[in-house]
Amino acid sequence: IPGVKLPDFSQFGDIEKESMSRMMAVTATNMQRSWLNVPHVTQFEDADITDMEAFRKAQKVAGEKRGVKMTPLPFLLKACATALAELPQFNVSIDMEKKEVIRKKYIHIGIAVDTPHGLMVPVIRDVDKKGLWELAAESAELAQKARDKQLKPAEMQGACFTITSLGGIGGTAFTPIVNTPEVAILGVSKAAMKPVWDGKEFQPRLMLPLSLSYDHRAVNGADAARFTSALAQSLGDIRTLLL
Ligand code: CAO
Repeated sequence: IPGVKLPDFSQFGDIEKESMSRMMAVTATNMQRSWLNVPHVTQFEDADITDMEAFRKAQKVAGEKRGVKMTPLPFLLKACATALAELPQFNVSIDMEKKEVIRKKYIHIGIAVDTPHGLMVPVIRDVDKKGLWELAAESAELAQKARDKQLKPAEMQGACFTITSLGGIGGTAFTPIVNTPEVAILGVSKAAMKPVWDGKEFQPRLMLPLSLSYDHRAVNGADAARFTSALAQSLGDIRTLLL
């Protein structure tokens, strides 16, 4: 691809130069590799999390006793694990040289963590086999380790899928870049109260915006719509996560 030729910016005003950190350089290369290799499409969906939020908030005292904060993230992890099990075409990697699809029989999910030194993606293993408290404790511990630069290489490897949640910060939607060789990534934006028509009148419901980017070589659009619908269904009625 044609490179970007930089002008001498100092002709326009004062500047200063700083070397990239190793992490910034690695992240930049990975992002570009994924962007250039993967034909991206993003599917959007809103999940009604009114009841989920009521349940989550009701766990506040239990969380204080356990020393663990229950955020929406463990619910998202569990909903994604269920959707990956229901739609295994998302739990693959593709080898274009050998023209092979590699199907994974495990469900490990990466979580994007914003740290002062850059983006890190620790991995929670066997999400399908863990409960919400375990996922809450493990994700908080891994996020803290990421911020403290204490993650071991093995703790950043082996993900089948990634969740990137900007919901604690803001925004209504975004188009995340697939963390290749995974074939899909879920972006989560900030939940907001919205009027939802129930057939007779508008009801105030708490809606969570979901943005699923996927590799269109591995996954087709109908399956992506099925995946986001499955997520909206599980988050809309978390009892279904027990089934
Ligand atoms: N909508 C509304 N509020 C949300 C929310 C959502 N989707 N998700 C989280 N929140 C709330 C939490 O409930 C919490 O509120 P209270 O303090 O009132 O309980 C607050 O936002 C902060 O949550 P948190 O960010 O500490 O916890 P989390 O489990 O939601 O997220 C983590 C953890 C690691 C994902 C997050 O800290 C983080 O780093 N996010 C950024 C990820 C990122 O950079 N992605 C971009 C990658 S591509 O460049």
